[in-house]
Amino acid sequence: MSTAAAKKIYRADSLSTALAEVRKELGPDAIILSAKEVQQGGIMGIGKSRVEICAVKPPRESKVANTTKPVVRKNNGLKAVRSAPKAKVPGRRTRNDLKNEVLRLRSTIGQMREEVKAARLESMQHRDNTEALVSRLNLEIGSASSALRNVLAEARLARRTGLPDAQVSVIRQLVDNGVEPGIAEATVRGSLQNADDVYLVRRAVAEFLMAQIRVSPSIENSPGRHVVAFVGPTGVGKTTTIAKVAAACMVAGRRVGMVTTDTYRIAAVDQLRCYADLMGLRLEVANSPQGVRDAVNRLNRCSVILVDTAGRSPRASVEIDKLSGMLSRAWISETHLVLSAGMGPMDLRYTYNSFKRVGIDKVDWTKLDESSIFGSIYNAQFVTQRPIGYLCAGQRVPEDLEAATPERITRLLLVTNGEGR
Ligand SMILES: Nc1nc2c(ncn2[C@@H]2O[C@H](COP(=O)(O)OP(=O)(O)OP(=O)(O)O)[C@@H](O)[C@H]2O)c(=O)[nH]1
Ligand SMILES: [Mg+2]
Repeated sequence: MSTAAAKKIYRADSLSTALAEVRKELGPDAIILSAKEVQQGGIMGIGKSRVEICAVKPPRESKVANTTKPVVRKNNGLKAVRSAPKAKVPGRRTRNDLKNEVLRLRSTIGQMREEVKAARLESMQHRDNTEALVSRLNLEIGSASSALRNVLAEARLARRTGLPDAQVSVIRQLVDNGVEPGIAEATVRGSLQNADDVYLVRRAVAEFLMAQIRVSPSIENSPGRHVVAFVGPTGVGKTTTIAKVAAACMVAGRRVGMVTTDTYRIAAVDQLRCYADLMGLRLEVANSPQGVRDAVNRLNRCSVILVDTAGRSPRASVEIDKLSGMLSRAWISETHLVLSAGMGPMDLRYTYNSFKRVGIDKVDWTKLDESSIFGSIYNAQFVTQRPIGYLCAGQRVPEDLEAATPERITRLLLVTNGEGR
């Protein structure tokens, strides 16, 4: 049987549409020679994917023999091939003829499968190459436009401030590190170094920062009795910080007790109890001003008492009022606001304004290890007018705790890409 004469190509958006066209033109017994996905039209080869079927009209004798030929299922349009119900085989077709026919059909099907596989592979490779090219181009465009943005921003800054390039460059560095632009400019101007040498300006700014940054002595190194409450938004690391501070105080030879007022969150008491048990400390649970006072009384032999509180959203003003009411009547000697280092300037202002009614004395910073910019630590000094207490750069208790120093914070601000961490 020669198929070359009647071979026709059909293209359509879907296999079922293409098959319908084949059947319409070549009849229901049309022989499908191949079916593959092809790209058509589009820009830069990113074309629309279509289905291409190569089919031939069955030769006349197949009218009789078509009952043993493969036919495409009519009901679902899939390429499934099946044998049609047996019809009477004319006497001249021998068993051998049939065997040969079956072998031929098997080989045709095998060939079709290979073609579909190859077509799929080709289209996948084509797509992969295009995607890789597009994403590389996107990256290049991204870094070129960010470089351009930086140059333009520095040029604008230089024009607006009239400062030499070296100072403008250090302002940009502080801003890139999350310092608010006004604060960054005031800091660089305050450093009184007009030299047009970035190294000299940076050194002058570093000295200025070290003189500016206010830190408070750590609890473990402060003599006297301390009842310290830790407050702040949810999940910033208050309880973990308390466990770290408790360990630091014990190492410093202080007698430590803990109180938790977080009876709100499930398992919050157990979380602190676990640390207390590990360190052999007493833990009291209280959830009223009188309860906290009683708990502090019961811990009267401790020189450091750390009070944990439930995390509150800065928007939950009713809860923050309740917290404020409880702590103001509970003989607390100092209150630390715990914040996460990745916080932006808007959130910082909003959060401090919400919590300041609790009476904040110091600000502790957690999750330095998760952040690549640290300007918020410096911004907070202007927003809160409060000294910095502890810095935490990890989840490990007690290792990931340090008392803030001006040198450390200066390094965080002047070393880029989070390397100061
Ligand atoms: N990466 C990192 N994770 C921290 C740090 N401090 C605390 N965490 C993790 O932050 C998660 C929350 O810590 P908690 O101490 O339970 O936070 P919290 O503020 O007490 O939470 P609430 O009581 O629910 O408001 C835990 O998985 C801690 O291990 C830190 O400095 N760095
Ligand atoms: Mg907690």
